[in-house]
Amino acid sequence: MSETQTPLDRSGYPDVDPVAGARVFADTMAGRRSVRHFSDEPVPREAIEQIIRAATLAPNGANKQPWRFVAVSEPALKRKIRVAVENEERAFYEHRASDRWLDDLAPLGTDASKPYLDVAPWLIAVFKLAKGDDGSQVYYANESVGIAVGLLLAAAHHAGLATLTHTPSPMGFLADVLERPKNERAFLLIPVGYPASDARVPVKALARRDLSEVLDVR
Ligand code: IYR
Repeated sequence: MSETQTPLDRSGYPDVDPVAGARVFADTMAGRRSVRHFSDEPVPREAIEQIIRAATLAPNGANKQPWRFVAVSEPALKRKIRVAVENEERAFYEHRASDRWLDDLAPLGTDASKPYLDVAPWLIAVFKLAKGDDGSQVYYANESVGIAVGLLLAAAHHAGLATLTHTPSPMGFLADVLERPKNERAFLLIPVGYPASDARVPVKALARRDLSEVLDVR
C-alpha cells in the first residue's frame, strides 16, 4: 500500500520571531490600496506568472484547485473586456443598484466609466470551477478561490504592483468574451500594474476599524 503521509519539511516555514514576522507582513500590507488610476508602464509576464503561482498555492478543498486564471495583456482583448464591463456597469449605476448601494458607493467616487481596463498592462480574470474539467466534484470553491485571490493580491503588493478587485455584476459576459468552458464561473476581474503617478484613492477607503472592534480574543 502506498504511503499517504510524508514528513513535513519545516524549512518551508521561515525561522522568525512570530511577533516580528507578523508585524512586518501587516506593515507591508498596510501600504496596499485598491487603485483605479493605473500607469501603462509594462509589467513582465513572468511577474504575473509568479503572482498567480502564489495564488495557486492556496489551501483548497480536497486539492481540487477549483480556479482558473486568464491573464490578458492584448490591447484589443482588454478593450473588448472594457466595453462589455462598461455596458454592465451602466445598467448597474442607472437602474440595477439600489439607492442604498449607490449611497454606500458615493465616497468611492466610482461610476460606469472604467478606463483603467484599457490602461493597466494586465487584467487577470479569475474563474471558479463549478465542476472539475471532467465533470468531477469540487469542494468549497468560493472559500478556495477567495483564499487564492487573497494570496494573489498580497503577492502583487509584495511585487510593488497595484491591483483592483473589480466585481462587475453580473459577470457572465467575462466567460463569453474570454471563451471559457461551461464549468467555469467568473469570480473577479483584477487589473494589475503600477499606479499612475497622479493616482488618487478615496479617503474613506483608507480607514480601517480598530482591531479591538473586529477581533475578540478569549
Ligand atoms: N462594480 C461597480 C460598483 C462597485 C461596487 C462595490 I460593493 C465597490 O466596492 C466598488 C464598486 C464598479 O466597479 O463601479
